[in-house]
Formats: sequence, structure tokens, C-alpha cells
Amino acid sequence: MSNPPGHHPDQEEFRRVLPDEFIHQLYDQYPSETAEWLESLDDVVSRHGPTRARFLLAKLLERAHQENIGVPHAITTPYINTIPPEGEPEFPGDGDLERRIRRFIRWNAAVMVVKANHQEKGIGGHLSTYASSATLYEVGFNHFFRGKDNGSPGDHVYFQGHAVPGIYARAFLERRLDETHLDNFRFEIGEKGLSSYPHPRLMPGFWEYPTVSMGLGPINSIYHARFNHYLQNRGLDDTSESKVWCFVGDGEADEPETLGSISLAAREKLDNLIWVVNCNLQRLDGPVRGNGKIIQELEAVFRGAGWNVIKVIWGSGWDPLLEADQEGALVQVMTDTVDGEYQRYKAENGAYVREHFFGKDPRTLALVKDWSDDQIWALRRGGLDYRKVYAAYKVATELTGAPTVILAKTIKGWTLGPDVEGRNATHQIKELTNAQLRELRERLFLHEEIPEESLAGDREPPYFRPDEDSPEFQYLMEHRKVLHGALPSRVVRVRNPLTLPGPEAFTEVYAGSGKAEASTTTAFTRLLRNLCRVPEFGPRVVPIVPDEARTFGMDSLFRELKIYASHGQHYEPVDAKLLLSYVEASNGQILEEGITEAGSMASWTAAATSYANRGVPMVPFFIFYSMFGFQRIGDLAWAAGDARARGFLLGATAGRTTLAGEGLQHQDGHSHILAATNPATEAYDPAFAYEMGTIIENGIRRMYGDDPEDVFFYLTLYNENHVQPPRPEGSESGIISGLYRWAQAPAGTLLRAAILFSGTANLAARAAQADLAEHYGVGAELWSVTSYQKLRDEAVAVERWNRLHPREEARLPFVSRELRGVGGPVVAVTDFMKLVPDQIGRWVPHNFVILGTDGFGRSDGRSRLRRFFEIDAGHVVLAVLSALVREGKLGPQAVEDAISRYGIDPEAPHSRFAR
Ligand SMILES: Cc1ncc(C[n+]2csc(CCOP(=O)(O)OP(=O)(O)O)c2C)c(N)n1
Ligand SMILES: [Mg+2]
Repeated sequence: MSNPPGHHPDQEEFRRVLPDEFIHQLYDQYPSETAEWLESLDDVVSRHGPTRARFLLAKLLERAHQENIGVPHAITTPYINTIPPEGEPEFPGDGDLERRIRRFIRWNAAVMVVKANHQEKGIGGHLSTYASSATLYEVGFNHFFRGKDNGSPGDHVYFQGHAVPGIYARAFLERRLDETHLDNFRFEIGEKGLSSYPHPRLMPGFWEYPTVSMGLGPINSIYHARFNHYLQNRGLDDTSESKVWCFVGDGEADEPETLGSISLAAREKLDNLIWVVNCNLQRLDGPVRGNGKIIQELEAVFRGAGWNVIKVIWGSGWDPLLEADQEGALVQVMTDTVDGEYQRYKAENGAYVREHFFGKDPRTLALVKDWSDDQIWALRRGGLDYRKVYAAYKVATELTGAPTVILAKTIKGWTLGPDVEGRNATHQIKELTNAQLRELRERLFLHEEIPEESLAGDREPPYFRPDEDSPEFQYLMEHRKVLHGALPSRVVRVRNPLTLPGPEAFTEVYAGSGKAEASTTTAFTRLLRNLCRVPEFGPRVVPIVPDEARTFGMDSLFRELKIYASHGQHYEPVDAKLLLSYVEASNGQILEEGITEAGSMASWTAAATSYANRGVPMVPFFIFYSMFGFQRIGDLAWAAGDARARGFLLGATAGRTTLAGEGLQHQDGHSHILAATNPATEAYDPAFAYEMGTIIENGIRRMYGDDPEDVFFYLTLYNENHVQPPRPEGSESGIISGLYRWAQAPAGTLLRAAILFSGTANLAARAAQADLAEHYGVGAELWSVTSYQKLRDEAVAVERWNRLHPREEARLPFVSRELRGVGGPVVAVTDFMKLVPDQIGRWVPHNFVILGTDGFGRSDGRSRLRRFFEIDAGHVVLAVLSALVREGKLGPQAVEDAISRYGIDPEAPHSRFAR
């Protein structure tokens, strides 16, 4: 059975599952009155049809809202523009000049991609994304996006990654780039290269926000807008003059990161946030919603979440048709047609559109009876009509109290000719034949600018740039001047300097815990509190937690620092009388993000890039469950590295055996491997509170000191209590470089060995050292390795130097130099997997044995876990003895003795293979 027009099949499904009377459990006080209303509705439907009925219902709802009756908003509206023609503000620009400018940019954007692929086949680039969105960007550039030339941070614009050719092409017109730059699009190695996508790491004076991994731009933009409110509410910056604009693909909207946090944006009333979704109805492989309508679907989602939704579906050419559509037949056809059909129309022609679109209803066919096929073909989509786009942006920038999304309907590959426009393969097309280039020239009316002969034969197509005294150039520059300069532009200009903390803040953590036992997590929480108390510096610290503060003992900070709640606390918390109550305040310092590691990471990124985006350096500490860090939000961390973020990531409850009881999905033994793969990350696994403090003190200096570096720090924190020793004299540089001798070999021993420990494995190493001396006469030195990653990085650099300097004496890596004097085997023990110490394997100048926690975690107590993973003291002793046996320094009975002393079962299943 076919569905009646306008009837969504999903609604039928819904009704079958949940009857209306379940949903509206209302008592009917006056049944006869109800019957009258229902009859009236039936009567309208039978006499005037469903369109009229819908109209009346919409009017009733409108009135109900005016009267504050409290009915829900309809989640979708008809498939027409949200702003009616009579509500459109006057377009203040010169439409003709802007059209010409857009054509030049379109041409250059296409030519740079085509030329890049002539130079090297397969180098890539995209033609169709920008071709669909040129108008969306150009209206923004000419009328809205605010630059930074007046000393302010301006607007924050997140460009769609695949649209970059157009952004470069505009910068070329503005004389920020020259032909060599364009010719080096995607040829970055060497000078004047242009990166494939927006990468601040690669073009630090140009790009600001990495967006190309789908979904990350959108979520980052939400938390960025939210962070701007945070800065404002905490009195650290005036952010009222900055909007966050984010350009999103309609296919990109399927990423969970894209839509996952939109309700936060509404809850936080982010009226500084505008999203423009380029609804070209296509993604990479084909239609986004062939059988449905992405614009309607997104409208429902965003309206449901509390956003303002502005649909820009139809160009001005449709206005008279819609005006003449008195019975609503055209609106009905528009609403009933699915995206697969809309896509098809644009790959066909005017006659096809007449037959297949207007022909759906005799009344709509009649509307265009006097129109030629060409006229029908010339009807535009809203997102390609600068007047409609201008109107949407203008309204969006003036709305207050909620974020706004603009759903702009466009055509993928627009103007690129029939082989490209709207085709399913359009996303991947990166070359145009000579004939296709000629066609493009026709479509863009560039006969004068691109002379016929310039496209003759095998010649490379030329770029076109209007002279500096041309009206186009003047117009373009004048408009950017009014808006305070060109964009994108990344400028690091400190507007609110940061005063570094003095040494006092660290005194406590360096002193050790005396006789008391404490974990590195507790010590960190105290350090964080001390840092927050430092005058001037303190307010710049941004503690971020995804609903785990209690797990880390950080609830002690709630009352002192307060939890940020943009609109304050409107209730008395249940624990108001307790010392550690849940205190929220509009100037609260802690970002307690709730259970969203992705959202927390996006907040962290906003804070960690604030030194550049706002000129207000902030010092964020994102404390997460170490298992749900890099593994969970690795791509956001990658983007943060690209964005040159500076700050601290803390993986708490670290270790495969220290976090007892939790098991497979919680116990982290590999985040240090994942962290080590991020080139911006310095990963440390401190054993003691003073090491943690030293790393943080050094990190603050490196990231925020006189010569700031674009790196960020990852530290693992453990929840195991033990006495925290005071900082040994002279250990600072070893802690930072990754390794230092923590204890000499006990006196009176004959054989030599070294044990390297990190994190809580220090306990097993220390116990093993004592046992080795007492029972076997082995004197093991103890070394603390704070960072295998740093040791490896240094060694790799030295190795390279040696390779390139054959006449010089070979240098020794730091780790080899340090361990050179150890007169025996080296055993490393860690609560992380063996791959972590393996990083330094080839530079350890002795027999090197690694004990680590490979495989999935188990829920059990610490000691049994450590036995299972073979990292307890007994196994450390055994490993040292066994190495000495292999070196011929001891007989095999030493190992056998240890096996029996510690009750080790040689047949026990090995953790990695025990499934
Ligand atoms: C996380 C991620 N997955 C896949 C891709 C590969 N990719 C690049 S563009 C694209 C399609 C984009 O479609 P849409 O968002 O609709 O953008 P359009 O080009 O149509 O404007 C895909 C899948 C990516 N960049 N990021
Ligand atoms: Mg798309």
C-alpha cells in the first residue's frame, strides 16, 4: 500500500508501537466539545484537503504559543525557506560585482586542483565541495566574518576541510598568496606549499581550526563557543564581539561527534554560535538521504535540541511560484519529493524537471506552463542565491538566546558541468578535461579573463586575478577592511598575559608525604588546588573532568573552585550542608562536563588554543579515566596537536593492575603507546608525587614561558597509596629527560644488575631490590623511568645524527650513556604493556628484560593481578636472576630457588595468550 502524500512512513511505524492515548494521557472533561473540534477538522480535510488542514493547525499552534499554553513546537516546518521574501533584509552589497568575484574564485579553485593533478596524478584535491559552497563562504567574507586587524580576536570560522581550494583562491585574489602557492597546493615539502586541508600545524600563520576529520570541527566549535562564554563569565576576556561560525557537510552530520553535543549548545544558550550546513544532498559515495530529506531530518533534530533553524532551500526565482501556489500544491510537491529525486533533477535538464517535478500535480504543472525549459532550469537552490544566504546570515547574527543552524540547500559540483554536477562520483573528481574546462569558462562567463588561446592544446589552464585597480579588487579589499582584515588568519598575539607561578606552589609536592601514604592522584589534586590559589596565575587554570571527579578525589575542589554553570545554581544542592558540596556558579572554574570525554576534550582544546584564538593563554588540565583517554578521543587529541594546543592531559586510575577490580574494559596498559604516537604529546609515567610536580612545573615553563612551545603533556596518575618520598637532590633534569638513578645498589653485594621502574611498579622494583640483596647477593640499582617516549625520541635523533656525520665520533644516546655503567642485566618493570619499555630496547647497552602487562585486564585484587601479569616482586627477582644465569654469572638453581620461594607456577597461562 502506498502512503498518502506528505505522510512519513516512520510515523505509521511509531503509531503502531505507541498509541496516541499512551502519549497524551489526558482526561477528556468535555467530550462533546472535543467531538466538535474533531468534526471541524474532518470537514476542512474533506473540503479543502490536507494542506489547508495543516495550515489551520499551524495557526492554532502559533496562537497557542502566543498565549503561552505550553504545547510543544512542531519539529518540522514545510519544505520552504524559513525566512519569507517579505522578511528578507535588503542586500547591502553589489550583487554583480560579488558574482564576478565568486566566478574568479571558482575558476582559480578548480584550476589549482586540476593543475596539481597534472603535476602528479593521484595527488588529490576536491572540486565539488567548494563549487557547492562558494556562495555560502563569499557572503560570509563580504559581509559577516570579522577579522583581527583592529586588535580583537574577531570571529572564529571553522571552514569545511574539503572546501579549502576556494579559500586559497580567495586569498590569492587578496594577494595573500601568489601563483607559486597555488601551484604548490598539496606540494608542501619545500617552500610555499599549501596544505591539503586546514592544518595550523602546517600553515601556522593561516589556518586556525583543523576540521577535515569529519565531526571534529562541529564538536570543537560548540565547546569553543561555550568556552568563550566561560571566559566572559569569569572576567578573563570580553568575547561578546566574536561569533563562532562552523561550516558542516550534510554527510558529516552523520558523525556522532557532529550531533552528539548540540543539546549542550542550546542548554548553554550559545547565541555566539552559527552553523552552516552545506546541504548539497551528497557525501562521498552518493546521496546523504536518497529516500528521505536531510534538511527535514536535521531540522527536526536541531529544533528538538533547542536551536534556531533557518532553512534556505529555494532561490529567489521560486518566490513568484510559491506566491502563486494558493492551494499549497507546490509546497506539497516540494515536501513529498525525496533527495534522490532532487539530486537527479540537477543531473538532467529543464524539460526533465518540468515533467518529473512540476508534473507531479496538474496544479504545479500549470504554474510553469508559460515558462521555457531554460527558465525552469535556471531556478536556483537557496544556498546558491546570495540574497537568500545574506538574509539567513543577517537574521542568524541577530538572534539571541540560542545557537542557530542554517540548512542551506546547494548542488554538489555546481557550475562544473554536466559530467560533474550532482553526479554520484563528483566528490572524487579532481581532473577536468580541456573540454570540461572550456565548459566551466562558459558557465562562469570568463571569456575575456581566460582567452580562448590560453586553453589551446596541452597548455596548463591559467589562473585569473583582477588588477589592483579593478572594481572587483577594490570591492573585495574594501569589504574585508570594513570587517577588519583577511581571514583565515592565525595570529598569536597575547592580549591578557599569563604570569607564571612561583616555586612555592610546588613546595608541598616536592616535600613528600612524610610517613603518610598517598597516591599520585591525591598529590596531583593538591597541586592543582595550590596552582589555582596562586594569585594571577590561579584563575587561568581550567580543571576539566568528565564526571569522574569523585573517583579522583577531586570533589574536594568543588566548593573552593566551584563548578561552572553559565546560569548559576538555581537549587539548593542535596549535600549543601557538607564540606564537599556540589557548588555551581556562573563564574565557577571547574568544567564538570558530564559523561562526555569527547566534549571534555573539545573544551580542553578550546582552552589549550586560547593563547592563539583569543590571545588569552589558559592552562587546562583534563583529568580522565586513563582507559577512556587516547583510546576514546585519540582523533580529537590528534586535531588538538594540529591546532597547536598547549595544556595537560591526565590519565588517572592508570595501570593494568593498579586499578584493581575493574577488569577488561577499564584497566589501561596501553595509553602510553597511543600517546607516544601523537607528535605533539610528551608522555610521562611518573612514579612519585615529586616527579609529577617536576613534570608539570617544567611543562608550564615550556608551554607558557618566554619561548613557548606548541606541545602538550600526558601524565598517568595512579590510585595506589604509598609513602611519597621527597625529591632527591639533582633529580630534576633526569625526571624531565626520562630517566635517573633512584637508588644505588645495596652495599655488600657481589653481582650487579639494574631495575628500571615507572609508575606504581616502583613498589615491586623496590621489594625485589631488597630480596635480591638479601637472598642472592645481587646488588640491583634502581632507576626511575619517567618517559620511555622521551628516551626513544632522543636516541632516534642521535642515531640520525650519527648516520649523517660519518667522520665524527659517534654519539651515545642519553639512555645508553646513563646505563653504560650498570655492571649487569637491566630489567624493566611497568604496569603498562611491554611495548612501552621496548621503545628503548636497542639502546640499552646490556641484556634487557621487560616485564609488562600485555593482554586484556581482569577484575581481581592488585597482588593477584600482578602475579598473573608477572610484574610482582617475585617475577622481578626471577627476571634478574634468570638474566644472570644466562650470562653465566649464576647457576640455574638460583632461578629454581626463586620459583619455589615466590610460589611461581611455570605453567601458568601467560597473560597475553590466556584468552
Ligand atoms: C572521519 C572521517 N571519515 C571519512 C572521511 C573521508 N571523507 C572526506 S569528505 C567525505 C564526504 C563528505 O561529505 P559531506 O560532509 O556531505 O561534504 P560535502 O563535500 O558534500 O560538502 C568523506 C567521507 C573524513 N574526512 N573523515
Ligand atoms: Mg554533502
